[in-house]
Amino acid sequence: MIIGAGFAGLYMLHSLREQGLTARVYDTADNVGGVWYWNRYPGAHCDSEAVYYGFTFSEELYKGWTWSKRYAPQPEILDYLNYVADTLDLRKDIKFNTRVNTAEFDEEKNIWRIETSNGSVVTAKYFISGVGCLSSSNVPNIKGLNDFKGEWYHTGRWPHTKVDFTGKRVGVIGTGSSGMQLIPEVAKTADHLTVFQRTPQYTTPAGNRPLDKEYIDELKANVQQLRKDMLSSPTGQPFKRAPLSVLDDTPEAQDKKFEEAWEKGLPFFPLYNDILTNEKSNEIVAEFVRKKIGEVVKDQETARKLMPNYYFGTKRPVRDSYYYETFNRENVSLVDVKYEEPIQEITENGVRTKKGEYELDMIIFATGYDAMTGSLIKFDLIGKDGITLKEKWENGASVSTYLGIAHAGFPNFFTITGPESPSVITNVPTAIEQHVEWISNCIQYMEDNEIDAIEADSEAEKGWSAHCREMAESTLYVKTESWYTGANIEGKPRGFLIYVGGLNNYKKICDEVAENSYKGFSIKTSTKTIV
Ligand code: NA7
Repeated sequence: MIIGAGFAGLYMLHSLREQGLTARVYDTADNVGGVWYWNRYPGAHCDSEAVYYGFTFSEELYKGWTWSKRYAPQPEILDYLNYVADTLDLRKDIKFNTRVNTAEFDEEKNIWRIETSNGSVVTAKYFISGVGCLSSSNVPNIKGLNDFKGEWYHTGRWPHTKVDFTGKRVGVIGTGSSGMQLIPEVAKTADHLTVFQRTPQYTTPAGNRPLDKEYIDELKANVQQLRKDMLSSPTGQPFKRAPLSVLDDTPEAQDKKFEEAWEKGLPFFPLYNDILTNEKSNEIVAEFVRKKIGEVVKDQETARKLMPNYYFGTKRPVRDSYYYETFNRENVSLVDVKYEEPIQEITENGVRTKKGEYELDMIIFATGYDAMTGSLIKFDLIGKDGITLKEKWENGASVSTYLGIAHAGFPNFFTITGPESPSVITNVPTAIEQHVEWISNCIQYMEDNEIDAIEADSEAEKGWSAHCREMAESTLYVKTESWYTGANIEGKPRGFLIYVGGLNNYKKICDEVAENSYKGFSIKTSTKTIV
């Protein structure tokens, strides 16, 4: 039994079926796609390069699909996931329009009993979450939203019908990846666009462009090598970081590299190996981007407000198309709601800040997600002794997992790209492939050895969580408030729930655990418990 019909759920279903098992996916949407089904605001793109943002487990599947652009727009990614579902004939085992309300482990029978929104109760030996890291939308609790007479939307729950901005006064709250992709699109037709910015974000030009046929053909001819390169890289993409500190280069050499990356739309991280670990190196990159903002944005007061003052890349770095340029348009204005005029309430007619009221016909919340844990604690996931995952994690205050895949107290339950795995700081489909294959192998091992239940040990879990925290502490990520740390959600306890040691090293650790007869797990057969 699998929740979620996105990348994770689709591959998990296919993989289990290939093993000869019966599997079902449940999803609340009426079609496949997961986050790419819901997240369909104008301008939505993926910030991983399209040719890497897909499955490589099947050569035929890879070869049968051709991406049009370097960074794929949301409709194309959704088409891709439909292509995957159709090619692998997955739909017949997916129940759409169905929410999992409760899942409870029966310790006597070693099965999961799952209740869904359509009233059905199903049982399964294995229960797998493919809910994703960014699927629980965050609409901030701002006073007065119910009084607003205009239209309002959240980027992560965008309507399936066209939303027309023409001639309207639109307000966008939030300037993360979603806001920065949406804002240039809204500005094209809105009468006026007011951007309410809490924290400015670093973005560098995406340089999005159509892809050459020769380039795609070459990748298709070498899928196996591409797969190997992606799974053996820290980021799940076939890039290597130059073995060089920013400080090893002269300022002229640094500037030349950054200018070239900016002009060609190349990512900054592969240029050096210490941008996320060395404060001085990071500041040099940050200052370069601030200089660029000052050059691109004509009004220097607006440019100043757009300049971030924290470590570059410690909030998810954005790749944009004409974001800063949008602030040179006559119909766009920027409001700093952090330092200058905090939002006080939403009124019938718009948004009231400390300085006054902004009259609006439409408000768009680009305010992100309750990331990493939100979707996992949204429903009643009840393990041994009647404890829910939410209770075990004390509502997020003490999240602890084994490898981000398994959970003490929750036998035969697995999370794909769960908290404390590399997940969102890698190319997610690659991380998903690694997890799905590990889980499939684990299940195969259980079936082959007539194992009834497998459960992470508390000690192994404590050790893994401590290791994750220690790794994170060696980076600059933990020094910035972001959705990575839970700081974007009011009242959410802070914690950096991502393994930062690289997908390659992580895969080695997971493989070693399996090779050592699932070290760190307790295994239960019908006759004995093997620790
Ligand atoms: P993000 O990156 O979490 O961005 C949300 C934005 O909304 C960010 O600028 C927040 O400011 C802002 N925000 C959140 N709550 C409020 C309130 N109450 N008032 C004003 N502004 C607020 O979400 P995205 O959807 O853009 O991207 C999520 C990920 O999806 C992205 O990183 C990619 O991996 C794909 P803050 O920075 O918290 O001060």
